[in-house]
Amino acid sequence: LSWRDELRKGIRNGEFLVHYQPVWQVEERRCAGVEALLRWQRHDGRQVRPDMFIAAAEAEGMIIPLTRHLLNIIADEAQTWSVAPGFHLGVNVAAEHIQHPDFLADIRQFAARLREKQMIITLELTERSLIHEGPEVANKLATLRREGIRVAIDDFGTGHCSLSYLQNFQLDYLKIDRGFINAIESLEGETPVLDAIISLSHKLALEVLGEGVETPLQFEYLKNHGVNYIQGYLYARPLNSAALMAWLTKKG
Ligand code: G
Ligand code: G
Ligand code: G
Ligand code: MN
Ligand code: NA
Repeated sequence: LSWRDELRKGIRNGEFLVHYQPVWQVEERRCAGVEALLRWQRHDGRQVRPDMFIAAAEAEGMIIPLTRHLLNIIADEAQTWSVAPGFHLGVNVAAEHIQHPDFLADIRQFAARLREKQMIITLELTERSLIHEGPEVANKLATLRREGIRVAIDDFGTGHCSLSYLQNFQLDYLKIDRGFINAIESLEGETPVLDAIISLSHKLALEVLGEGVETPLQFEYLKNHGVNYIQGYLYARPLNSAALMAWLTKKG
C-alpha cells in the first residue's frame, strides 16, 4: 500500500489519536492551555512517528483530510472537558491547508463546535507556510483573528527565511524552537540568538513561548528573560484527553 492508502485506511480505522501537551503561563503561575499533537497508533501495534507521517501526508496530498480528521477528534473530545473560559488550544496547520479555498470554513466550523467552551483557539503555522504567501493568506488570517482566532509562528528560528513576514502578517505568538532552548547552559551565560529572538518578540509586542523545556535551569532562564509561556517535558508531557482532565484536576 502507498502512504496515501495507508493514511486513508488509518483515518477510516480510527488509528489516529490526539495528545494534548499542557502549556504553563509564567506570570499567572498556572496552566494556560494545551497544544494538540497528532499520533498514529496502528492496529498492528506499530507507532508511526509524527514527523514521518506528517511529511508523508504533506507529500501525498493527504494533509487536509488528515487535519480535518484531527479537528473532528479534538472537537469531539473537548465536549467532555471541564476547563475555564479562555483556556488555550493550539492546533498545527499546514501551509497547503491555509491556501485551500475551504480553509476559512474548516476553521470556522471547528470554532463553532467549541464555542460553548469559550476556548482560545490558536493556529500554529511554520515560517515556511508564510514566506511565499501574499495578501490572500494574510487576509484569511486577519479575518479569522477578527473572529477571535489567534495565530502563532511555530518552531520559530528554524525556517531559514527572511523575517519580512513578521511585517506582513498579524500574529499573536512566537514559539521558540527547542533547539534554541537546548543552547541554555547557565543562568549567566550568553545565548545570543535566543536572546535576540526574545527581544524581537517583545519589540513586536508578540507573546513568546519556549518549547522543549526540560530542565529547571532552562525554565529559570526563560522566566528571567520575560518569556510568557513554557512548554516541555519539565512541566508536562503530551497526554490523551482523559489523562489531561485527570492531570488538570490534580493540579487544582
Ligand atoms: O509530536 P511531536 O510529537 O513529535 O511532533 C513532531 C512534529 O509533528 C512536530 O513538528 C509537530 O509540529 C508535528 N505535528 C504534530 N501534530 C501535528 C498535526 O496535527 N498537524 C501538523 N501539521 N503537524 C503536527
Ligand atoms: O507551581 P506548580 O507546582 O504548579 O508548577 C508546575 C510546574 O511548573 C513545576 O513542576 C515546574 O516544572 C514548573 N515551574 C513553575 N514555576 C517554576 C519556577 O519558578 N521555577 C522552575 N524551575 N520551575 C517552575
Ligand atoms: O509543533 P511542534 O514542532 O512544536 O511539536 C512539538 C514537538 O515537541 C512534539 O513532537 C512534542 O512531542 C515535542 N516535545 C514537547 N516537549 C518536549 C520536550 O521537552 N523535549 C523534547 N525533546 N521534545 C518535546
Ligand atoms: Mn506546534
Ligand atoms: Na514547535
